Amino acid sequence: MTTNRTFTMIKPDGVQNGHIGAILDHITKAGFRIVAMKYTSLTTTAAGKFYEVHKERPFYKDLVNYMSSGPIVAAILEKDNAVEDFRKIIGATDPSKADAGTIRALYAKSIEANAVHGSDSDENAAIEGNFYFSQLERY
Ligand code: IDP
Ligand code: MG
Repeated sequence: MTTNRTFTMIKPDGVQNGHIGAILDHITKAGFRIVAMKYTSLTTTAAGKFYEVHKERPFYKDLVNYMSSGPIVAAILEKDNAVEDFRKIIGATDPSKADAGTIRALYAKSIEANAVHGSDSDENAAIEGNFYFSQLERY
């Protein structure tokens, strides 16, 4: 199944460092429409569940603690080829390896505190969107 939606979070470092406005501006200027958006935070339990696919990785515990350390902005975005195009504008996981001009190159602090999340597949975009927005048919 293909879809034209992806899911993002502005992570705690992006919020903490005052980059919400700049990041949303970057996203909308790149042609994404914001379908749903929420300023919220994750408990450690919720963060653990969101990142469950990474539970065997050495950074999992730190990641869960980090992702529940402060407010985040969760959003569903729409655009043709949304998942792939969004991964292009956020750049590589490690900001020191991200292409110039990408969101992570511009705003991220480290491989962990890397400013934004972006879904890696249409299937995960739907799962992750549903994690935050339970009444998706409304959007
Ligand atoms: P992605 O966010 O670019 O898709 P993933 O490999 O899915 O990267 O990892 C999920 C998140 O886990 C990353 O965005 C980052 O916050 C964190 N992470 C990934 N690799 C490392 C690492 O080697 N050390 C610490 N944190 C990491
Ligand atoms: Mg990922």
